[in-house]
Amino acid sequence: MKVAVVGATGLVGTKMLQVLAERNFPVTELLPVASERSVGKEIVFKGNKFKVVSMDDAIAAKPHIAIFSAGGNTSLEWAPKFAEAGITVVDNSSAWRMDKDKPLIVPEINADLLTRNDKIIANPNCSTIQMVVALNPLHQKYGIKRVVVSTYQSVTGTGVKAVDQLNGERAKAVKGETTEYPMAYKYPIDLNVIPQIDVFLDNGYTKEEMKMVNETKKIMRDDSIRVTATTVRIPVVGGHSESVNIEFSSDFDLQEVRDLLANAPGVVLVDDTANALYPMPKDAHERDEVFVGRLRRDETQPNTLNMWIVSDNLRKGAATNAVQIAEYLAEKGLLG
Ligand code: 2RA
Repeated sequence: MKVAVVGATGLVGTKMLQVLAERNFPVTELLPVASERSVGKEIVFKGNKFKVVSMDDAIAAKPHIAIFSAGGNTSLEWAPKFAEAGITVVDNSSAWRMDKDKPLIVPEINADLLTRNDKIIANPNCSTIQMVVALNPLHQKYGIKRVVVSTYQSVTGTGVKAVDQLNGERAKAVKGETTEYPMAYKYPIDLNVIPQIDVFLDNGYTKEEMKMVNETKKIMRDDSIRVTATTVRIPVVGGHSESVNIEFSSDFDLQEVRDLLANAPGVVLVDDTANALYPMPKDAHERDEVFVGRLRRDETQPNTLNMWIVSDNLRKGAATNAVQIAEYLAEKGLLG
């Protein structure tokens, strides 16, 4: 299969290539696409070298699928051009997610929506993906009324500049290094917590918070689910963590919740408080699953559960989810 990876040199693009290789996606020809200044450079995929090509050359080569991770504006401009040429696009930006004609897919939940006619398919936001993978099996059983979520998000969600800021601040504090580093955030991130991810909207929430609200309803195909979110950046690189409070329509049995999660696709239950075992980004790093733990009843109101969800945001939150969509399309013969 001919595969284009648009934004191949970024943090997510690099992870896309790694995940495509690891999962043995049947790539017969790779077309890495990056900004004009990178055209002609070589990248290595499965031990072979591939030259970075331009957008126009990638379209002319007619790949079966193009996985985009190049930001919203690039996607708004170029995804339709790929689609018009008959190339299926899986897009990791927020550009198409809430477009009612574009599917927003987490394969464990709603891949059944996909048809051969879907030429632009949206990959959800990282913090949404890991939450819905854990919520969906519980929603099927007990019906979710309301979710209150607070996130603890890795700097890798911002990109390489933020990782450099964190490492630069740390090197300065620990080793007294004086090397310059970029500021991805307005404030220091090391030894700090920043309660802002993305820009503020008129309602006082950030764009990241409203992504969690709106994308959850779309993916779970239920507008009645009420979600309220506070999204926070922390000085961590391994993955995003989420504290989630869920009110159900009906009562639940805690052991049954454990069983549902332990058997849910893509979920790993790590919930053994007697041995201090719970999910942490250090353990989720470089793993494809969503880890869930700290399951307990909210004792302040009926039918309500507290849980803790952790996942590697560059993998299940971005690259792995996109590659799983590609795998589903390939398996069902929905490409080309
Ligand atoms: C973040 N959700 O962590 C974003 C990345 N898509 O900033």
